[in-house]
Amino acid sequence: MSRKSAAALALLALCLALPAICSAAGFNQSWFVWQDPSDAFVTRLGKDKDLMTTRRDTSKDPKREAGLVNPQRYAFGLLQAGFPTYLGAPMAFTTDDLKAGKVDVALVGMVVDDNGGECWGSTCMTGARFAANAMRTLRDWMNFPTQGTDNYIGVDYASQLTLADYGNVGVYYNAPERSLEEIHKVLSEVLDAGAVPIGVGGTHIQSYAFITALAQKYGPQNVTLLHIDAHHDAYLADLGRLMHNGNLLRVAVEQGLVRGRDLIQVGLRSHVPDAKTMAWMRQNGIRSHFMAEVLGRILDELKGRKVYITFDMDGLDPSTAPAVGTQDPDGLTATQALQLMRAVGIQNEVVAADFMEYFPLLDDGHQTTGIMLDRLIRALLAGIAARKQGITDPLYLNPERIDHGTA
Ligand SMILES: [Mn+2]
Repeated sequence: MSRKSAAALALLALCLALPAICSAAGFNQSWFVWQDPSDAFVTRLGKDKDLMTTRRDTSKDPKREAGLVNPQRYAFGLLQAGFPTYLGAPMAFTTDDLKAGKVDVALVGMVVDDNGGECWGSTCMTGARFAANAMRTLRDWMNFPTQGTDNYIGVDYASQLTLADYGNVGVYYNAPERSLEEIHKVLSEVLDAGAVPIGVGGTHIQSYAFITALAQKYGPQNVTLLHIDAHHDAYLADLGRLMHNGNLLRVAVEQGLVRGRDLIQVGLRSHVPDAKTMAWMRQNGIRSHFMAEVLGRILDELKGRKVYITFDMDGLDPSTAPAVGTQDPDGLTATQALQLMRAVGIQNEVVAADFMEYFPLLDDGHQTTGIMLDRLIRALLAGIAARKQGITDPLYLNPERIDHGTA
């Protein structure tokens, strides 16, 4: 064990014994590895370092009661007819709005991106920052804010769940590590309101902030990660940065935030991991499912767990989701992935989810990948709504959808 991870574990033990000490600090500084001042890789920041994430002064805003604000003009409108929000959901601006609105699921736009020159993720390609806004203006004529029926389980998630669009999270220019702290704060606002955050867009590194926010809410090592990806994201190499798209899960395990055996990976393929990384993954008990394995096995392993789903869009086959930074053939089909989302939503308490690495600038005119991302979220919402309704069989099919509705 390295000196750094020994220190992190010592602090973790202290936090578990005396939680007040750590919660008083807002979040546990030791989880944010780049804040070690003795480390050469600490980002140096200018005097206006907080400019991009300082909250706006709202004291002169007209007074209003906390709650959801619906910006839609029409009762049965196409999304583009009002102000664009994801799924046409009403907007929430603060944790009080989420609480007053009794929100079940809050959608959060994630905009941390590679900027091309400064390689932050592994793709060195810019554009994932546009994904969240692209999802709000998806050219999808099947998108009606008032409709959301899942035709496997016959559940209308739009009426069963209270959704909110919680807007995008601010970023620091050229100090991407610090953006994770802001994501952590915004996610904590959602979690404090008792809502499930679903993050959309940006690069996969942001999932580290999901992990820290969940660790703060539920305690470290109390949430199981369902990680869908072509790649293991547990690289042993740091590639000159303390953290990047490819090593965030190894860092999370080393920091004591997630146990290896609570990390369930699905869809692994490509030309990684190498033998050394595979050995590290095995030693840490990581449950890596290569494409060779079936979904039933994964559902069994997830049984009874609190689950955070982190979905790298390249986990899908490129024929299903071409607009990703790192294409790898032989991925999950649309049917497999949608079934997995629905089933996990029914079987498990899903406490957070994110859908990362969608590059709308690379998408075709039909926004094939964007529509796939939308359907993954809808399938998950349907599963969550079905669970709320009392459906327990993860592979449940609605009888009205079988045998011409005569079953
Ligand atoms: Mn990934």
